[in-house]
Amino acid sequence: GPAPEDPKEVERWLDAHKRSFGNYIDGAWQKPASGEYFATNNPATGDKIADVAQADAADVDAAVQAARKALPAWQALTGHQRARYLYALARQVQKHSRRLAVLETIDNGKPIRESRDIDIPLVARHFYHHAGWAQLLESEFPGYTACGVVGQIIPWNFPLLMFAWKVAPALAAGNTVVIKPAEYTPLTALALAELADEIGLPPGVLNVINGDGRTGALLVEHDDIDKIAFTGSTEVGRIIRKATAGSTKKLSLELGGKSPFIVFDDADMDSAVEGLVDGIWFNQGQVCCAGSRLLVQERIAEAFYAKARARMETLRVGSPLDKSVDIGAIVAPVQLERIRALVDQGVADGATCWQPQSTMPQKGLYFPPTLLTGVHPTATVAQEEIFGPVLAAMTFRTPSEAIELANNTTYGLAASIWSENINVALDVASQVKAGVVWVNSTNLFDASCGFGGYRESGYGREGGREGMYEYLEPAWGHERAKQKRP
Ligand code: TXE
Repeated sequence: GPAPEDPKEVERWLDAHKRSFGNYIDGAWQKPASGEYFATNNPATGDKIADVAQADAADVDAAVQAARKALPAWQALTGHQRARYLYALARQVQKHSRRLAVLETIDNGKPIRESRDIDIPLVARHFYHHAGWAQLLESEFPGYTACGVVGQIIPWNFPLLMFAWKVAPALAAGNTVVIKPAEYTPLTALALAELADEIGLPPGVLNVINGDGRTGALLVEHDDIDKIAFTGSTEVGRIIRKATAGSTKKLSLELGGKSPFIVFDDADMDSAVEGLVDGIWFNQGQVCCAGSRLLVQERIAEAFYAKARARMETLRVGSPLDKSVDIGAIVAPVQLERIRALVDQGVADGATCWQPQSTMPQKGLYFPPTLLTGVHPTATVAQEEIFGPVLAAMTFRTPSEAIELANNTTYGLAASIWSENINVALDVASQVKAGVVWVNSTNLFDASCGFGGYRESGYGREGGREGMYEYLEPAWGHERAKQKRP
């Protein structure tokens, strides 16, 4: 067959849909009530890929009603029966993995190597894992029942993977779903809705509505929803928290981060540099748990920066469909501008900016890998999520200083610690406020492992047993919570 990066199969799929997508409601493609559409573009070329429906209140309501109608029959299935659907979906993802990977890369700008080898395989793994939980539901969660109708809002940095993180546990637990993908990257979610249709998932169990923040807000405010799950910016997380306060909706939030990447003077420096490549330059740094603050022990700082700079020179920035490319395109012009502005601010605040000499593509939304050294711990670039391939570096002398610096933000999502002394590593790990701490490694994910944050990084966990509880209620309490207030 064609090489994995051959986009022809995707072009055929887009053409079959006439490059125009409605909302997937009650098992059918439905045109938006308002007739309003928006374009989703390829960030590498600027070309429009397709038009997508902007759902308004009537569409959101239709989707929620479809999910409500489908709930009793879906909940009445045994876990084992629901597992069959999830296994079938996982197999569909594997069968169509090449098309999904190319579609993801075209819509988002991430390197094909990442979508093909990381995103899509993890999507399949997530559905398989949660099929397992569905099968074990009665024995592992006795006395628990589904929350009901779940509204889910996801970001654009891992479009299909975040879809899987949300949908798989929700369906496994017996909920029905209305999900809104991010407006920059709606296409793989729509492709997956189609695959769900093909395996015969009952209508209304999974509804996909499109649109920007206005649609998201309508979903959050709809009063026939039992739970909202959100991944995105801390700012919107705050809005959602306020909007749901006083309602009976259960809520989980996975928000931003400014995760420390701590390198002690006894670390294996070459491994730590490779860790950095993964920690901050993977997915153009558009990763919630990106190791975006480099904390290096003073004695080795200059040597470590030199190694990092040498490695940066070898990173290839370019067309995301090119298999040899390490850094693809930034998702949208506004994100690129945001990255530029923050780097300028960092330099204005006194940091030294390092960027490789390699050539950049002339067209498309690209930003080079960037290292800012001499960053002051209180500077904007040390405190604010940049969500780009930008590393803010500072130094420390002692482990306690490292811990203090590591915890010196409002976030608490992840941390990565590099040392050959396991006592130091584990001691520091236990004192860093983060939902996940990696030692001599970074960005390790598994469907069986709860992921989530503390503080302004949100609350709730996704994955594994902990993740299942986000979509379950004690059966007795659930009956009471369902009784609406007068
Ligand atoms: O995020 P938004 P944006 C951070 C990152 C990035 C910044 C801005 O720092 O630079 O946020 O990105 C929907 N009610 N992260 O503006 O707006 C929106 O349509 C309900 C980190 O794209 O939070 C999309 O589906 N929903 C993050 C989703 O929220 C609303 C990943 C996320 O978009 C809404 C993304 C509203 N009022 C950005 N407004 C992470 N933690 O990984 C928007 N949305």
